[in-house]
Amino acid sequence: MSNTSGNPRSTSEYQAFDRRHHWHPFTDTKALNKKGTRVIVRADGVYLWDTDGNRILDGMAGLWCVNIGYGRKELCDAAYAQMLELPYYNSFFQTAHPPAIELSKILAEVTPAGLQYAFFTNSGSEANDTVVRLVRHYWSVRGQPSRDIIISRDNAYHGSTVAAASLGGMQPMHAQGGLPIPGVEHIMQPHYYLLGEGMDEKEFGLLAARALEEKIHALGKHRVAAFIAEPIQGAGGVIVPPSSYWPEIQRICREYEILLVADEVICGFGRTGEWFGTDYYGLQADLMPIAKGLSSGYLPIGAVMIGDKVAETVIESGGEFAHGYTYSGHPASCAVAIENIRILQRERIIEKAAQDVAPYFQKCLAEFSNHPLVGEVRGVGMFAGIELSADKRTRARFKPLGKAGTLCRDLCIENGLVMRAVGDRMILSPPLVITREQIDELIGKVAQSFDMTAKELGIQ
Ligand code: PXG
Repeated sequence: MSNTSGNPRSTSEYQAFDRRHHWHPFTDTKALNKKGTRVIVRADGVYLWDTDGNRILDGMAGLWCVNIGYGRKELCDAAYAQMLELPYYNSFFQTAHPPAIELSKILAEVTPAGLQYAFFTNSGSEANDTVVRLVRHYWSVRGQPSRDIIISRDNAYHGSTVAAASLGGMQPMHAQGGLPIPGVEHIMQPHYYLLGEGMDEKEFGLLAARALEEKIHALGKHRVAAFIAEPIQGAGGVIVPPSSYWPEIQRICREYEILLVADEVICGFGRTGEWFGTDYYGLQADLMPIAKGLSSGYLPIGAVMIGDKVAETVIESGGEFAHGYTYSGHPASCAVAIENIRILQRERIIEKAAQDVAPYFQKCLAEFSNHPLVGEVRGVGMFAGIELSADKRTRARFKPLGKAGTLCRDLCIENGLVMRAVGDRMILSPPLVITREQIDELIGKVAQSFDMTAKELGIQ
């Protein structure tokens, strides 16, 4: 197809080079190479454009990250100005630079009380690797080095490095490369729709939380260092836990002195309607990995926010925490994150979304519960998961699993919408700046795609 967008190469040229040289993350390369990649060249607000000039509504904010939307020149200016002034320096060997110092101070202010220190990384995965090392170091300096097991949950996503993928509970990832590493255990996820049939929802929430207590008993309290979880599981399918779940988890962590790690890589910076998922649930985390919305994806940056108990213990013990990355607190990334947070604050993007757009988004989506293809709609704030079901009355699943989701996702793209499929769950997580009119457009495209999917699968 000819190139109408002024790019130096045609779509087919890009596809040819991509096929030959570019190995994509989480991709079946054989299948992609048969089809050819979609090349995105430009974005503005909530829209993307590809090399063929198609305009696509980005219902996923990139990969759950472009919270303030595309095209904010202030972020580009911040990066440019910082790169002219000081493109690189590090925070090793008793030095620092203004952007890293400023950003750490701002993060201490915007994150929940009791998290005063930021350890910078370049991604959520690196943040979770840092968590593993810091948690173990903490127990070691407390004189309990045998407390080295971290408990996580099935179907959790905490990243793709060896440690982060081990913390995650994704079976297909574990199957490749002999994961998880020793010292990581998994418990059930609080997925009521999938696992709670016949139970009262609150009762199920307690049961899922008490799986943690049972695991602690099985392993022995003296072996368990921490529990890690996303306040709401994102990549696992936007699994919103029953209201009884988090208070019980917090009780268990306190009672057994287990560190609570709240992975806020997706929930953080407004996704739930609050600044952080821990604000939404009223949780007190000891460690809080963040990334994605920290810079709205404009440059790579992550961090671990470190709670007072861990920080004081480790600092007081003296000695070096032998961990860090060349680009920990990269000046340009920090400058972009600072500007991103200022925009969130100045324009009250999170508060406005929570008051107006998010309730509208959730209300419109809830109406899909009546669609013959839809088993359940669940969501909070500005993200949602929609379970597709072969038979909504019996909650029957599709065979093979993922067939309906993949079909629906492909139809969405044809209809000009990015909606992610997790198996047969459809996921939406648009930029927080999406307007009501754009939500109407998004809902129209979802409806059209659901109808087409149902027709193709013969579901009435
Ligand atoms: N924690 C959580 C909760 C995440 O969602 C990570 C950590 C790792 O972050 P990095 O920056 O290393 O990717 C994530 C990332 C998807 C998808 O398709 C989700 C993520 C990444 C890529 C794809 O849903 N989440």
